[in-house]
Amino acid sequence: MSFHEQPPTPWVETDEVDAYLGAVEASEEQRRFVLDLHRDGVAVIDLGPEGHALCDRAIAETERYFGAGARRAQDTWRRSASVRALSTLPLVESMLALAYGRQPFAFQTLNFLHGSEQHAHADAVHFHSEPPRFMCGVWFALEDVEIDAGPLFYHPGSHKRPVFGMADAGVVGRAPTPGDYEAFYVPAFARQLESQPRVALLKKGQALVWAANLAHGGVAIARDGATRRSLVTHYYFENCLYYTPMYSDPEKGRYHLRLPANVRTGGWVWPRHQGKRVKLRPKIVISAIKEAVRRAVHVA
Ligand SMILES: O=C(O)CCC(=O)C(=O)O
Repeated sequence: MSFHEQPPTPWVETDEVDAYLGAVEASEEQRRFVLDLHRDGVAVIDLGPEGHALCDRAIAETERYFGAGARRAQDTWRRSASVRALSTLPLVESMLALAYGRQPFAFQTLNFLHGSEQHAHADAVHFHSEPPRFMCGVWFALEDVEIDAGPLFYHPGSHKRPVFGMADAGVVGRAPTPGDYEAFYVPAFARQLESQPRVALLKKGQALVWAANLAHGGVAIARDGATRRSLVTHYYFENCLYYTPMYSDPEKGRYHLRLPANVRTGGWVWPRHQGKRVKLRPKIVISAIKEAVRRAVHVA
């Protein structure tokens, strides 16, 4: 197929990535970004003075959401112009479009004041696409990350492994329930990790992209009260089915479909299969609208 068509697998996840970068005449900086993401499952982008200034504004616009001891604030983009601007920065979107060969769109944001201390997981258990792997996360450092503030950790190269789902974790013969994530997925996922973790000590104004299947989480916080202000934005790519893997069975063609938001437009991106819009149950559309209204008035 032509390197200028939409690929069935993200270019960054294929062995043709070098030939692709040559064909599209990628710059040195673009090559470094895409090849890092190919090899390690993570790659860093320097956001420059514009990004740096947006970090300060994003902190100022979101600080109030942490007053009641909330660990994270979801979808502040609905009320913060700078979170929206960071998540849709042309530099970030153009790097993702190059790496994946399809246009990205941000669909969810999470702000953190402190380290998340999350267990290792891959986003592919929470959000996935058909064709697979058209999803990624971008971690924006809103301030310099200190080693004792519970930095993000990741397992380099783990994105190349098969996607690990709830069935692999031992939930078989029944639909998973929310409690199964902690009880089954977290311990089983940790057991199958191979590479040593690395920590991401990013500087304010840097963004780290991770692949959908990269194992990552948050180190335990070693200094009481240490802040680690950060923004995680999740992206999908155009022209795919979007679904929640935990409640789906793709091998049997059963998808718990999603109607993801589009952070840039404030609307939604309809899931598509082979170029055509798929039918969504009214329940999914109604719950997407309800969620949007809820997040617009209450961020937590
Ligand atoms: O920021 C962190 O510590 C981890 C965030 C994370 O794992 C996620 O948002 O998926």
